[in-house]
Amino acid sequence: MDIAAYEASGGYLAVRNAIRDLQPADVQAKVKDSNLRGRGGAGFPTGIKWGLVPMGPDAGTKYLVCNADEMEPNTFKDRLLMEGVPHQLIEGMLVAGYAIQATTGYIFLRGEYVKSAERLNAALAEARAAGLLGKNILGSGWSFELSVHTGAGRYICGEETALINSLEGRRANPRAKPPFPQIAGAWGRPTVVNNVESLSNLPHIINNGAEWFKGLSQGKSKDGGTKLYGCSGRVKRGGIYELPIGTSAREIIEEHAGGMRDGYTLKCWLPGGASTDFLMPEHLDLPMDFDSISKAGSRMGTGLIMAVDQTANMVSLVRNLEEFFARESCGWCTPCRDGLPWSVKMLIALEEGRGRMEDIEQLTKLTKALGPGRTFCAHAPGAMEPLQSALKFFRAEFEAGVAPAGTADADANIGLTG
Ligand code: L3W
Repeated sequence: MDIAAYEASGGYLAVRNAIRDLQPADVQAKVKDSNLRGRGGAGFPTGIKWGLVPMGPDAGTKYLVCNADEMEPNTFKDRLLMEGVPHQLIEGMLVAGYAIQATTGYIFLRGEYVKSAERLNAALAEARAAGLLGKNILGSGWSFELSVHTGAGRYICGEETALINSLEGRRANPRAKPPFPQIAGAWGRPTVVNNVESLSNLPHIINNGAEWFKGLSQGKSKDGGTKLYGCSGRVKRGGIYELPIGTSAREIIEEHAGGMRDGYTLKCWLPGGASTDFLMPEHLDLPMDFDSISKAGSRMGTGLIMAVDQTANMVSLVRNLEEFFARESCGWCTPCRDGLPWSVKMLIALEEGRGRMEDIEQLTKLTKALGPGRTFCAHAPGAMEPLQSALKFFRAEFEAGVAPAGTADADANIGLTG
């Protein structure tokens, strides 16, 4: 959608009105009141995140970064937003940039998203020509430069502090937090990192108000707004669907995705990307929101469901996911760097029927050793979520991969370096 079509549908009114009529603190208050929670996977409240940024005339250089490094397996909602309505994201960044009085913005874009880069750069040129970017925007005295920075296709760059290191030209290792980027981020300056979908909601919150946004959930959740949900797997209509936040997984899978294809039944499902715990068919009526899915022992994550059918072998499926996580580890923390490849070795052995009971015990121990609090970032703990839940719900499938007693395989020790 070009700038003429975007403006014809009310585009850029939110930022024009905000700059003319609202103080940055008013914009922050509206977003806080809307209950918008970050759509990148963690669900941290956007207004609270902004509220940590130092404000005032002496606050100096501040950065706003859009996290567009979408690489969570099964997840492609941000790509559709950037390819389809790039001006909506740019306007969202103008709203956010004004609210925190940022001086410079970056869209940190996954390198493989070539079409998104083309469309965003074309839209940025149009916005700049219209006086919406650059110095003294719309005569407000506020100046804001915005550009696209393409990454090189590493999952870890989606972690906000690794992203910041990469933006600075460093190796993409996550940083220890605190300090959070809102206090000390890019080049040591206050930096807000928000996801594409979170930012794309902002023009609508400014135009229609916090109460309207909260009402979009239609009482299905105390969180505000709609959510881009998705579904993949052997369903009839895989895709992305914008629905009230808190819509049940059953409605997403059975109505919007058209249900399982003929001959297939639902065995289990991942709520949002690969770094979440499997849930079972009995969990289908839960509202798909951050708190409800967490209470059930998983996380909503990105909200793009992977529907797993009865033909799937859980050891193979988890092995596939862990290979991805092992490859994408930045290698900084020992448990992550060494533990993930080790889990892959044991999973391959079990998949090929040459595993040992000790491997299942060792995999279970790894889910703790690589769990929360053992590493600098959420990469390894996220990787352990599908493994620990597969071991919980489908242990018999792992035991089926144990070699019979007395065979050479049963005696082989798959050590860390074996
Ligand atoms: C100030 C505090 N700020 C948290 C902020 C923090 C960040 C946001 C979320 O991982 C998950 C991960 C992936 N004071 C704060 C604070 N913040 N506490 O809130 O932080 P956190 O630590 O909860 O999560 P995280 O480390 O950012 C995000 C998972 O999302 N994930 C991955 C998604 C990938 C994509 C993609 O490819 N596009 O979305 C999916 O589930 O595994 O667990 O801004 O600064 N006390």
